[in-house]
Amino acid sequence: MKITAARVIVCSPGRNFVTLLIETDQGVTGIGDATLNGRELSVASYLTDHVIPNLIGRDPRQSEDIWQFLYRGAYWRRGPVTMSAISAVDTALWDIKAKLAGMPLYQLLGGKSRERVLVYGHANGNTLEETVDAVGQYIAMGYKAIRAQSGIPGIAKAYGVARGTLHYEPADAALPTETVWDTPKYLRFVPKLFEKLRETYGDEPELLHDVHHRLTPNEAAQLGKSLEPYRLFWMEDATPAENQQAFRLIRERTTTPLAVGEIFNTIWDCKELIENQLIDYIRTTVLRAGGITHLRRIADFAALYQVRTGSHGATDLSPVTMGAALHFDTWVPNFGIQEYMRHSEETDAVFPHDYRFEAGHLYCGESPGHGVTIDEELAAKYPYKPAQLPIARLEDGTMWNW
Ligand code: GCO
Ligand code: MG
Repeated sequence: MKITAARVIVCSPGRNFVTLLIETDQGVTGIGDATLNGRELSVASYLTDHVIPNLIGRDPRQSEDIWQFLYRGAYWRRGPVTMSAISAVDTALWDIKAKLAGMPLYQLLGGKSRERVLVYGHANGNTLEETVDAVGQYIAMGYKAIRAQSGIPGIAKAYGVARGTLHYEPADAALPTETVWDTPKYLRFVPKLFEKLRETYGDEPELLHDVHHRLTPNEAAQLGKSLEPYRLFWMEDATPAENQQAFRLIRERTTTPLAVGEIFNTIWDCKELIENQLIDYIRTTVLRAGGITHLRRIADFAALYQVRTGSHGATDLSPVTMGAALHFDTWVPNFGIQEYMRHSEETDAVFPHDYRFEAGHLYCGESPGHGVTIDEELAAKYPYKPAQLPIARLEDGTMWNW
């Protein structure tokens, strides 16, 4: 069996997506997501100019060898562009493999470990009151777990606040929108929000919060401590994680569970975090960390230390990633939770899929493969539009982490 052709489809049905489609001599095709928010065309070029010529003629069933070839063979290792491209190839190959077997992808991984996948939604508002209402709307939609992000008094354009409740999309302009950051204001405000949320909705809903890399380790420890009474499911990306040991300081000072990893692209980014038990949830995804093949290694390693998965699932990860992630989540023994930000109707129409939401959970489909396809004709109606993520500066102009 041989790969006969592969192509990259760049489209923008509401936001930009990069999709890899692989064709074989047996008529079976597979697709993978290669979207890197704000830097999409770099991965498209990496695939078209450097990866696809190497795929033609190879046996698509040898996904492990192709993974090793792309990882070791480039000489230059790791990084978001390389690893998103490898992810797309790997996801498409697992899609093909499962279609050949006539099975849903989770069966090839080891079958079902659970019937359904717990997801969390993204509730946000401009004020504390609006955010409390938005969390209520998610509870009314059946969500059991909700992450709450709010505008902060005195901070213009805080992280995580969108125009609508359901669809959050930060990459909003061709050149980055400038936002302002003020840590003391944030640290004073957030505990009040979660106090109000517990007061309003009681103990049951799982509540999450994303710090989005904004704090120093000591500030993160302070926040974690002040949130302990409200029993968060997790506090995410509390501090930048290039220095994995930085999490030790946070870990030693708070029992609020810690999650990190949406920007990680290999096991090496989280090795120390996991083996030193500095985190509770690892958030790397199929898309960012080398596809099913590498994510499985990360999850198995994490299981040794009782670290559970919590895959990134924002709107910049296409339905292809969501489909593949749900098969992974259905199998992975140490599953924690799956993020689920809803895509727009335009996006859903371009990527027909068989997963469905019910009562706070997602269910992967039963069709062979990962269950997501692309309508290329429809995709062609939505050409690429340059869009970058915002940046953040302190009030005095200092560049900060967005
Ligand atoms: C999340 C993330 C996203 C990112 C986005 C960047 O937890 O969902 O932090 O909202 O900001 O994926 O492209
Ligand atoms: Mg995040």
